[in-house]
Amino acid sequence: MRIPIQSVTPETGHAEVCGWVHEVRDLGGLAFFLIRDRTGIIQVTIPKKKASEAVLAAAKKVSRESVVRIAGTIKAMEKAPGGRELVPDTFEIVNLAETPLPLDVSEKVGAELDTRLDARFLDVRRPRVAAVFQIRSAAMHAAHNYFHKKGFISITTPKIVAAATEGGTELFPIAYFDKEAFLNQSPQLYKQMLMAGGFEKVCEIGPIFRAEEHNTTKHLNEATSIDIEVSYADHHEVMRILEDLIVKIYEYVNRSCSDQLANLECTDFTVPKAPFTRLPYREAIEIAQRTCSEPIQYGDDISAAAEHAIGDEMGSHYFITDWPTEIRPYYAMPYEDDPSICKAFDLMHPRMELSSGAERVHQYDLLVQQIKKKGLNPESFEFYLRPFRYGMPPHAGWGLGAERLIMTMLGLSNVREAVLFPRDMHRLVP
Ligand code: AMO
Repeated sequence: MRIPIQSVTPETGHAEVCGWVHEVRDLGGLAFFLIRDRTGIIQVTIPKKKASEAVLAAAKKVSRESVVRIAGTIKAMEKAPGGRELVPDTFEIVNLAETPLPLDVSEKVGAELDTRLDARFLDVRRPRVAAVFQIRSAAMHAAHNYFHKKGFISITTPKIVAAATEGGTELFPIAYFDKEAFLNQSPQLYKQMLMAGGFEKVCEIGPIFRAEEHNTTKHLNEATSIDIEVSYADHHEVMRILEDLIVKIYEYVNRSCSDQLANLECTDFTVPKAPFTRLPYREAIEIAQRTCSEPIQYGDDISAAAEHAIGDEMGSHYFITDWPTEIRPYYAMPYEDDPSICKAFDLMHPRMELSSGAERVHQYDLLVQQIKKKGLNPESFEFYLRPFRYGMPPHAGWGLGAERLIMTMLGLSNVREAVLFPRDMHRLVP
C-alpha cells in the first residue's frame, strides 16, 4: 500500500511510495534518486552490486519527472532529506516523462513567469508553488468557515448577465443565443436583491470578470471575489466583519500551514491586529500630497503611486473611509449631513487595495437619482430597482479580492502567482 512520503520515518520498515523523479544522481557504485509526492521528498538509494536486474534496468531508463512506484526497506540516513532513505526491492516506471522537460521542477534553473504559466501543470509540482495554492485553499476554507459560523447564507449568483454592475465599462460581451449578454463584474446587484429577499446575511466566493486593459502586477481579467451583504448593518459594522475575517484567515493560515510558509520562506508572516486604522479619504489625500511625488487633489482617485505613499506611512492594513460621493458607485450611501461624501470604504494593505464596500442606498428614489447622476439609464437597471419598491431593508457589504489577499499575505510579486491559470490581456491558454 502506498504511503505519503512525509509519513515515512526511519522506523517505517518496509514502505511503498509513489511520486515523480525529482533528481537523479549516479555515483558509479551507487545511484541516488529523489522521489517527490505532494507531501515531501525521499531519497532512494540503489547499491548497484546488490540490486536486482529489474531495479537496475528501470533505474537506468527512468527520466526526471516520470511517475514511479517504488517499494523497499527504509533505513535511517542522517544526510538524506527527512533523515531516511529507501532501498528498493521493486522500481516500477508507471509513466515515463519525455525529455527535455519544458520546465525544471527542481528549481535549479530559474524560469520566467510566462514560461512557468505555459507549463503550469509542471510549475505547480514545485513545492514552493504548490505551497501558495495549499495556503490559498486554507484561506478560502477559513473564509467559508467564518461565514458559516456567523450565520451567512452562501449564495451563487449568475455570471452571465444582461447589464453592467458598476456602470457600463469594463465588460466582456458574450454571445447568448440572440441576445446581448456579458460576463458579470461583481455579484453586487444580486446580493443586494437578496437583502430584499430576506436572506439578511449572504456571502459568495466566486469569479468576477473585468475587461480592463491593464497590464499590471495586480490586475487580472478573471478574479475571485469574496463578497458579503448584510441587512440592517451600516458601513461601520461591515468594516468590523471585514477586519475580523482578515485576522481569522491569517490566524488559520498561520496555524495550519507552517510547512508551506516555511517552504515559501515567509519569515515575516505576521497576523495583522484589529481594529485597523480608519483613515478618512481627506486625510489620505493630505498624506499623499505630502509624501508622493505625483500631484494629487481632493476628488481624484487614489493612484498606484499615491497608494504606495500612503501605505508606507500607514505600515499595516487600514481603511480609507468617507469618500467623495462623486467618485464612488451610485449604490454607495451619501452621508445625510453632507451628501458630498459617502459611507464607502476601501480596505488597504500597504501595497494595494484589497476590498471595496459601503453602506448602500436602500431608498428607491435616491437610488434612481444617483443612477441618473452617474449618467446611467435607470431603465437598464429595472430588474435591480424593482426590489427597492417592495420593502428593501437598509444594508451594507463589501467585495474582497481573493488573489490580492493571497498575494499580499505571502509577499508575492505578481498577482498571477496566486492564480492557477491566470487570465490577462495576453493569456487565454492554458
Ligand atoms: P471593486 O471593483 O473595488 O468593488 O472590487 C472589489 C475587490 O476585488 C478585487 N478586484 C480585482 N482583483 C484583481 N484584478 C482585478 N481586475 C480586480 N478587480 C477587482 C480587488 C478589489 O478591491 N461591487 C464592489 C464591492 C462591494 O461594494 O461590495 C466591487 O466590485 O481586491
